[in-house]
Amino acid sequence: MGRLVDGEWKSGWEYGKDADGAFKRTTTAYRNWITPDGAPGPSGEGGFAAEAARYHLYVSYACPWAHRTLIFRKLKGLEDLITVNVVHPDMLEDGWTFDTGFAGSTGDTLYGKPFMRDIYIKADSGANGHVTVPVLWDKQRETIVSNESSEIIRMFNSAFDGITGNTDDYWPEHLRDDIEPVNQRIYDTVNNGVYKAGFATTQSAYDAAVDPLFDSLDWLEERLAGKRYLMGDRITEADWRLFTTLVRFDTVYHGHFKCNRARIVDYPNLWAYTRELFQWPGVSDTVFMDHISRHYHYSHDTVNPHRIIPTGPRLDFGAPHGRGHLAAA
Ligand SMILES: N[C@@H](CCC(=O)N[C@@H](CS)C(=O)NCC(=O)O)C(=O)O
Repeated sequence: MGRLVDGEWKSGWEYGKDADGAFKRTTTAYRNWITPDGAPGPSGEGGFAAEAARYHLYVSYACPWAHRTLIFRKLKGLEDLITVNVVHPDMLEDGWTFDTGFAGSTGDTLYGKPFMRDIYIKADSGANGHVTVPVLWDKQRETIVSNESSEIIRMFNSAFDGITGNTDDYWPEHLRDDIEPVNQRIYDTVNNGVYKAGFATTQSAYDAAVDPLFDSLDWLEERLAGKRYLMGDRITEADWRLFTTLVRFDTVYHGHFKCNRARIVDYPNLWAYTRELFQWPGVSDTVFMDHISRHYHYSHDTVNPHRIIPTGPRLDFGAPHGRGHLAAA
């Protein structure tokens, strides 16, 4: 664990927390957008036109935020257009590394660098802040387009449609106003809620995270009783954003992050929904439970000092989900 200060790596920084022992996620630094013609997007600067073979993703298979971008790359048929490198699951005093000593870790095939921080330094020799994944990299301008997953998935949703001909839309205009508050609640209390619970260093910070987390899981369980997907009969980005937390929940968040009031398998609708999304064409290829379990249990030595990787649970994501009847509802 560490961060960059004026381009220099400082290790030993604990996860950001405030005086109450509550986990604070730092804000993201690169907010440019790939657009069909290179016009500027909602933030940042322009000049990042959608082109084949120009962009590259740096991800961790363990990271739920990076996982979103891998899912969208798959769903939108971008695999031949956008190359990927995968970091080693252990994130220790050097942060994310390109060590290839874990199956599936690719190293940095663009520059042969040893550490993820080197990519941030290549983009800006005086870089400051956390070295996070995912990173969407422009091979032409040799810089970071974006390191904000919620925006990368929106670029992938539409920017390359003219090249791929894949017009599947996971952020349809007429549902955007409904998607936003659902995304917000899920982000605050579920996606980030598990981290707030897991990294809390006081009982009150833990309680403040875990109650809203399970309130939201109850709310989602009820919502998914009558709806096949969060927005009804159409799958949207809101579902994929939720999925990356649900698929990790019973393996890491339930035990390692002490989110143990219930498991996802205890919620009939949420568990069936998780299985359906896992079984969506191509999606299971993006789920690497070995990276997930290893990363969390091995990297967070303040939470799990002996770095024992637990053996279970055994989850059958391939079991029939039985949610087809909701389509016609
Ligand atoms: N806002 C970012 C968050 C990404 C993020 O926090 N990634 C974690 C891995 S799960 C990371 O790289 N953490 C390293 C650090 O904070 O130093 C996004 O959604 O893209």
